[in-house]
Amino acid sequence: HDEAAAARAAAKSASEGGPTIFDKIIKREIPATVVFEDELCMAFRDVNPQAPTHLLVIPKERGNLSQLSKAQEDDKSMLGHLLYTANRVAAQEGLDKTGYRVVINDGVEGCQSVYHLHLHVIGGRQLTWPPG
Ligand code: D5M
Repeated sequence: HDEAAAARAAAKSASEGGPTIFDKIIKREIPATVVFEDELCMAFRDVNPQAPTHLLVIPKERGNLSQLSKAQEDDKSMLGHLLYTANRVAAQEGLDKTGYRVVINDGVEGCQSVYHLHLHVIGGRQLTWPPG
């Protein structure tokens, strides 16, 4: 499982902190297809879509939210805002009529690859369960 080992190694090094590729997207230093933005968060299309619609919703200020498992009591309102926004952008894509999925990958076994909290909003086809 070379691929799994490589993914684990990349996740481990990324989790050691520092800016991520998402900071560059927030600062408009690299292009992204932004579909929603407010003062707290941003939603853009995933570069490696797993379904016809695949968006990422992220806080503009990462703070300690490199991953969900680092969340503190005072992150609760941001977490609520991100989840509420996930539904808004899903509706914007027409997915409120069909159903969709929201996913947060956390840490190594969760297969997280970018250590800036992000909600995946996935839909536009029949999804299956369980995930891999
Ligand atoms: O998901 C991280 C996600 O971030 C993964 O689905 C690819 C996506 N990604 C990585 N770089 C970019 C850029 N530059 N634009 C858009 N999307 C990007 P995880 O849950 O950490 O595995």
